[in-house]
Amino acid sequence: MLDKLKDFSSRFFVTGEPMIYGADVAILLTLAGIIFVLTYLKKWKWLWREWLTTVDHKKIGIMYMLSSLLMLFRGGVDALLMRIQLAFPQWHFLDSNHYNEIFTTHGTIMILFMAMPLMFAFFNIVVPLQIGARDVAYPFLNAVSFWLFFFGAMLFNLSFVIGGSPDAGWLSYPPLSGMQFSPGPGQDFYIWGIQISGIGSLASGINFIMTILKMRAPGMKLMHMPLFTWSVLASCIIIIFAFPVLTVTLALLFIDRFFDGHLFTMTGGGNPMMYINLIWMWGHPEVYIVVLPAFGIFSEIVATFSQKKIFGYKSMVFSMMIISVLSYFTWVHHFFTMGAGANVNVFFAITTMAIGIPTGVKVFNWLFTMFRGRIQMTQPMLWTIAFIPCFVVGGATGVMLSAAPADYQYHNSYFLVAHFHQVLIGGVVFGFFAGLYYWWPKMFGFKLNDRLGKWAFWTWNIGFYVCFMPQYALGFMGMTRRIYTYDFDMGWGPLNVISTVGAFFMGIGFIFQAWQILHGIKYGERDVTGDPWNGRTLEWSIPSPPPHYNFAVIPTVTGQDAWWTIKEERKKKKAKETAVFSPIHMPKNSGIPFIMSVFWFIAGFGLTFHWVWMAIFGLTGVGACLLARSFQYNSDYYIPVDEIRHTEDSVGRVG
Ligand code: HEM
Ligand SMILES: [Cu+2]
Repeated sequence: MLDKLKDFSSRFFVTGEPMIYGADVAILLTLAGIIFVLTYLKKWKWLWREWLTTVDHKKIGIMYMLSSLLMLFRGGVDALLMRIQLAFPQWHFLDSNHYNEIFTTHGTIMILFMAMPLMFAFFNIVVPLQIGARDVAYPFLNAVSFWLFFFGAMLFNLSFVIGGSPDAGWLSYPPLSGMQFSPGPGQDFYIWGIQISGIGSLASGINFIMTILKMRAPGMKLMHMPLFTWSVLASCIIIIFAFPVLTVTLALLFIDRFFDGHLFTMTGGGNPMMYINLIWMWGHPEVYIVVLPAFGIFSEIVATFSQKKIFGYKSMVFSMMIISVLSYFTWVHHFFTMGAGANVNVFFAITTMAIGIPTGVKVFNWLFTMFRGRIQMTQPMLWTIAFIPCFVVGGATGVMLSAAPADYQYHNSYFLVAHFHQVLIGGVVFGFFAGLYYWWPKMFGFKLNDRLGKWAFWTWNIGFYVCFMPQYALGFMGMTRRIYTYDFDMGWGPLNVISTVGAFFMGIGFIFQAWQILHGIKYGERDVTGDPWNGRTLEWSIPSPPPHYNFAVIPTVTGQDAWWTIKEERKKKKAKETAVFSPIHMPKNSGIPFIMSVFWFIAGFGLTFHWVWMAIFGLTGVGACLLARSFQYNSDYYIPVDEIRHTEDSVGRVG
């Protein structure tokens, strides 16, 4: 009995690595610390009432933001570990197995648990405010989405200390990810971590499409919407078509693993290419899902800080829509070398190159907006200006990769690694950083320090180029992706050391940003106007941070740049109109999204270890929560006029 237990726990708990023990201790200490602080300050009730059960889109957005920054830290540590390992030839900081695990978790976490939730943070925080709404279309579903993401991400991260991490790459190709070559629970952590959070992403896609189509303030036509809102619409349209493909693909992979299905193995009539096509039918659109909102953010920032209307609004909208359609027809460019044949490759090469056109249109529109504008070099604007050349070069190397015959040389080399980091960091990450600096005062009512911000900006940017430019050359020198070490006589040593130094610069940039946030909490310059940047869109018309109902009176919109128009009119009229309040209809908090997601987590854990009893228990819990919700009739309330007046008074908004 004791031997059995010993045997079980030696497989269950990951052991044998000082880093893992360190992580175990750190996790336990952090948990104990959190529990102690919450108990000591008597904050448990507050946590439950204000955060865990909230359906307020702003709070959900902030929780998305915090969790994704945490994941950026984890993914970043993974990146640094890999860069240390690659710095010198024949270096043995990590062993090959460990390296495989780390690039897999790094890629998966950065895309699915960092970029996606940071994007949802902006959807949540900004969209309802920009369209003059009091919440999203389905606030309860929104909370469900967040908690599914959160517990999905936690399940994935658990693999670090329990059971062992996945190690078959961020897209988990079979046959490597099948039972035969990956018998441990790592791949199942991968499948269920992504499945659970993926349901949440799909629900968010539906939610924001409905919010944008149905909840706009009176008078706001589609062609009056701010470009960020348009970018969210474009991104969500991709989500609702792409995410079901991911769900099905991973379900099929699970069937292979759990029921020995042979869908994707050559033995038994399956075919791994089927999986690779399916996963990239989601995977390519996925990169546009995350980059389009970044484009939207840049459009808002460029207009605000050039103090001009955006140049070419209509062409911006059309190019985003064209990108979202084209993004479905390029997936094969990820495996030109896998023998689809010349005609197929030509088709996908051309569609891929075609995406460059609408993207180029957008770049010119940003430049023309800045042309002859009165540019203000604020922190959001700095990141935007850094983004443009970075993304243009990243895009150009993408066009190089899309030339199918040439791709036989580039494929799976460090050239590719440099390319996709350039568009993901220079486009997505810089875009989201710009957005964080831009909307931070709206979220929290204070600005982030400029000096620290400039340090962060320069260390990130210099670090970026020092890290990734050498990798283009390394690709040409024959260094392939996903290798954990190389021989002295390859001659890759010097460029790899440089690259590693660059990566550490970016790490320092992240530290500056964390410092900036802490500094801001203590000393941040308060924003009492609600409009610190002289903004153009409706989110700047209300106090910072906004009251929980957002708009005391829903504004009426007459054109683009709604808040700018209102400000111009007020200047002309001079007189302030007195607001007439009426009771506001709001959704009530609910604990069900949180509890249901805990049950999903339990089910996912059971499915990961192939413990059917646990999966059934978890799924029964999920069902019970759904049932409980359908009997919850008392799910909304009205805020009385007195309370609205009182709140508005306290922020100086009632004249
Ligand atoms: C912050 C600086 C970053 C550094 C230094 C870095 C470094 C690396 C390294 C060394 C690899 C492994 C290459 C290989 O062995 O083949 C890698 C892979 C990858 N990275 Fe990053 N990375 C960074 C940020 C990001 C970001 C922000 C994203 C996404 C938003 C990202 C997405 C990926 C993906 C998808 C892979 C491929 C994983 C795989 O091969 O399965 N990385 N990165
Ligand atoms: Cu692609």
